[in-house]
Amino acid sequence: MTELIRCYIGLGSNLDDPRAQVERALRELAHLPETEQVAHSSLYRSDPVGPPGQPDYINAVVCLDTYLEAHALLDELQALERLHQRVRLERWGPRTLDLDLLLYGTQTIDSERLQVPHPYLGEREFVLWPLAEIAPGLKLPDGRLLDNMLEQCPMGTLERMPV
Ligand code: A4P
Ligand code: MG
Repeated sequence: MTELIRCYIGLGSNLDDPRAQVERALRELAHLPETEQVAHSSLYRSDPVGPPGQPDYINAVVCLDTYLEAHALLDELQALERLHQRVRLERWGPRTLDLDLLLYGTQTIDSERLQVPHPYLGEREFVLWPLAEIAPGLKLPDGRLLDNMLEQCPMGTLERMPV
């Protein structure tokens, strides 16, 4: 039987009007099949992590309830990235839209295409702080508490943007 799973997706953009890219992606994610949007965070601006000289990023996190299996959800996320004309040039390089599956219920997944929780989840302020806005008190599948992870990950250059 298919099961309703609560999941969290990280959005990031630093090309071609990043704010508009993220706002459009939030609307598109709300319309995925077999899926309902529960909440989304504010938009946040931050300096790029990775190769220097790229524009600032806009990030957000969305919470979805979905009946899609994790790899089917990844297919949908990658289709949306393509819709935003994302071209993969270099690792951690600039992009019109990056969609990362951060958490999929309490599941730990380690397949060729998909690692969940997302491997860099715990290190990135632009993921943890928006996540905390919509999921305070969250516990990860390995037992780590989001509140404790925030203490290890100061906001740095991250700024919550006015609505
Ligand atoms: N993949 C495996 N697990 C996942 C998952 N949980 N969610 C695979 C999504 N994809 C997952 O992804 C490469 C492959 O990862 C996919 O084909 C999928 O099968 P990608 O998005 O093409 O690679 P990438 O984004 O270049 O690398 P990576 O490691 O995903 O980088 P990140 O973590 O996405 O970082 N600075 C700021 N301030 N804000 C940002 O948002 N983002 C990045 C990209 C760098 N610097 C940034 C930001
Ligand atoms: Mg990615």
